[in-house]
Amino acid sequence: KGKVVYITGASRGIGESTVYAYAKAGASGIFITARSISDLKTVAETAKKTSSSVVVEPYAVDVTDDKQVGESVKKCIEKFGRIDVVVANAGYLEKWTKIGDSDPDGWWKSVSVSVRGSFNVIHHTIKYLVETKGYAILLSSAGAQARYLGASGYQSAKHQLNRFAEFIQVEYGSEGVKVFAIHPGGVLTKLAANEPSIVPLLKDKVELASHTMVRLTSGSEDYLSGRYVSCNWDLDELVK
Ligand code: NJP
Repeated sequence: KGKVVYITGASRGIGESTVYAYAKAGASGIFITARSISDLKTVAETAKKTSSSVVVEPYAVDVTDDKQVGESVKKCIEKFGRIDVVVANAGYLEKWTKIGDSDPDGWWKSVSVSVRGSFNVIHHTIKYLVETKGYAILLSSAGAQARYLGASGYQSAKHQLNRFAEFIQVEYGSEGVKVFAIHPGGVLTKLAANEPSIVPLLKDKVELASHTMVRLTSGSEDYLSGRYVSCNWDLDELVK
């Protein structure tokens, strides 16, 4: 209760759901970012209906741009004075193709949004998390441990993100920062829909997918009490 949360990729999907979960869990301030300011404003309106006491501040940021991320953190501090929880959630999944057929820009975008974006966010927020002994939450993926044919950029990036999360723990855990790498399974969002062959499989599994979403949102409340939450399940079943 009463925490200030900074979250990226908050305009839709898992990030949007996480905003509502924090509002419901009693956060006092939520600083929400993504590139689309109009979508963020809609999310802010909806979050305020979830909790009348929460203040939600939308701010347009491209996480791959260090300067923009730095500016956004400055604005968040000006608005709320502190940060208790950072959720580095923004992600991008390239079109699923084998390496030789990949569009290099799409491949590097997966890596950049995940790795560069999360570095930028943690780089600028970590001193505030040290002050509050707060929570650094990185959205990794069940795919980080997998090798599904066609998503080499995304999965390699998530693998690196896991190691990055370990480094945050190594460097700042002793100063009280709690670090989480969340590994969702398949959740039917725009990101997952980028791979047409997966969509029907996810639709068949809507119950399972929404179950993961439920676990993740209840997980967000758990983050506030410091319990580790894993949203792992076996994607093999979905991509066979
Ligand atoms: O994705 P999606 P999810 N700078 O596409 C934002 C991981 N995950 O909710 O900028 C700033 O619905 C974008 O907003 P906008 C996944 O890897 C998912 O599924 O306005 N923001 C939007 O708000 C990711 O890390 C599944 O376009 C940028 C958000 O990011 C996280 O969960 C499975 C941006 C993406 O929303 C959320 O994914 C798994 C940028 N450059 C892990 N680029 C799954 N869905 O099945 C994008 O294991 N955004």
